[in-house]
Amino acid sequence: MDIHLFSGSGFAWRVLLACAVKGVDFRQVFLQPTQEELKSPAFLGLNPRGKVPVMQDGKLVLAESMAIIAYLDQKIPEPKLFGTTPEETGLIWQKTLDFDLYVSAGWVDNIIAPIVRGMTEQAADEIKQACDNAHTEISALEEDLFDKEWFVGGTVSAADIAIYPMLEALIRFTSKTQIEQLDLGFDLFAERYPQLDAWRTRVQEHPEYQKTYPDFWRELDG
Ligand SMILES: N[C@@H](CCC(=O)N[C@@H](CS)C(=O)NCC(=O)O)C(=O)O
Repeated sequence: MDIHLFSGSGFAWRVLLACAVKGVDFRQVFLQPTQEELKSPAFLGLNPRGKVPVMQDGKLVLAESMAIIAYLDQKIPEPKLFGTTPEETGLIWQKTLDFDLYVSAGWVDNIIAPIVRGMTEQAADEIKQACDNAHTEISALEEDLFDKEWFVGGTVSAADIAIYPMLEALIRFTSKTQIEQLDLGFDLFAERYPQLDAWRTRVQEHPEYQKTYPDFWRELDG
């Protein structure tokens, strides 16, 4: 199974995590995160939207991270990523869609992209506002985890896999020392969000987790 991605893509990381939990072997086909590569005729032939991840399994080509995870869940039935009861399935989809549509929707455009582009001075107010909104949403996630280990059901599910990479990216980019003067409030994540921090550790303890960690980040981490 080939996963087309660029290293550090949160949506692609979801798919790698799902493969890890399912015990599926995957080959990463790396693109550069540039418009030349993502919008090249060859890549647009796989995904007309020119976005990663794209999965190729035999003749099947699939885009959209959650569609790929749903495919994997049907193909390799255990462990189940979309719950074991109708209630769990509904709740997992609700959590995932809510997260994509309402919780994390502006994180890349309004927070991560300006930081990556070195626009923190010009965009300081927008970044701070978006981070305030993010804290409100993340506080709700923290409360949700108050009495449980995973977002839905007794084990890791597609909901956890959907949320985890996006949260990691947000923490990583907002905690850079170059922007500490903005005081975005993510550097002391563990103290502020202990339940979520314990949940992050649970995800990281999966034996295959390291295989999914973005190489590009690892290089920068040193
Ligand atoms: N809804 C899509 C989102 C995919 C997406 O936005 N991918 C980003 C990388 S994290 C991308 O390829 N961006 C490049 C672009 O839009 O040009 C999914 O879940 O897979």
